[in-house]
Amino acid sequence: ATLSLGMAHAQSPELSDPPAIEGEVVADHGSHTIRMGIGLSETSPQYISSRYFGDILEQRTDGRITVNVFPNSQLGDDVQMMEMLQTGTLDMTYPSSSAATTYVSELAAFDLPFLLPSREAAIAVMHSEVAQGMLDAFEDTGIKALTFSENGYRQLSNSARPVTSPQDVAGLDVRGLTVRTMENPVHLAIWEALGANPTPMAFGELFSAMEQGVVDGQENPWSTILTSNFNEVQDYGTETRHVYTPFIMMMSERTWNRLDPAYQALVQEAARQSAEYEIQLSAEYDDWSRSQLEERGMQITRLDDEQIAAFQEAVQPVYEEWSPRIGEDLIAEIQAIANAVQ
Ligand code: TF8
Repeated sequence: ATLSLGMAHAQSPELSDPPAIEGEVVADHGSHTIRMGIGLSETSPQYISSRYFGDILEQRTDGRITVNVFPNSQLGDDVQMMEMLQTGTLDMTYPSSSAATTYVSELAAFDLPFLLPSREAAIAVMHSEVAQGMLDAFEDTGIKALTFSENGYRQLSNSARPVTSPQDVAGLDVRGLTVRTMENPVHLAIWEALGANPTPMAFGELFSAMEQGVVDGQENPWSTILTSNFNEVQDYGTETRHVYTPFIMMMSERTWNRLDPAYQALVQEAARQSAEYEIQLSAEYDDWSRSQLEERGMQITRLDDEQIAAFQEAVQPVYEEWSPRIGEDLIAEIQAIANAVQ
């Protein structure tokens, strides 16, 4: 239900209630407190579904497993928190797949621009054997990857000017936009191809970087732009949908190995259930967030097919450079899964 906290704007759209928690209580295999750090805020689908994950574990162990979720990058950014998982100083985190390509290079397939034409296609890919293979490939990294879920279609925002074309990004008689990207080489290549000055930076530093004018813009799903209040420092948005990025829910292998197999199975099941819920919340948030941003004064440009085609054409060099490195076969497999959906 919509929360009214006495603010000028609704905190969230009409959100589905979490699915009822079903299943037997798992036999007593000891008590565990799990600390989970995430990048996004308490209003995000990522946070809400992580709390649901905790609720499932708590209920199905009679309170023997509890999960404490720390939002807003307060324990570190995606890269740092994955390193903390490796050393065992943090139990769980929930980064963008783009931040994890240093562990599993195949994940970079998701970073290719305009690869996944629809959410349905993206979901089919995330549920596929190919995607499971990517999660399995974390073996030996010190990280147990549990499930994919949705970060979503990324959209451009900036504080300088309305953007309807790659030329607007590059600037003709003005300088190109300085756009913060995730710490990922494919994203760097995308924004270079579009004529921007890409600046990789941790998400937690982004708001103040935009506020201080260190960068002009950034790109993230509408829900993230809204739940991170980026509209306070960004006047313009463009519905580019240039990349669909997933999240990956993951656990320190050290923590995983301390859990009884019955608890491990439960953690895996709860991760999948919470991911389904996250994907649903994310969809409910997406359109709503765009209209909320408009209501809060952001000028949002929707692009027609021809305008999108101009962006697609401009980023072709990214495919030429990266397809061979990511793997032509892998990309073809993903495209086949996506095409089968329509
Ligand atoms: C980014 C990602 C992030 C997430 C989260 C903050 O732009 O899209 O929103 O990975 O950890 O860095």
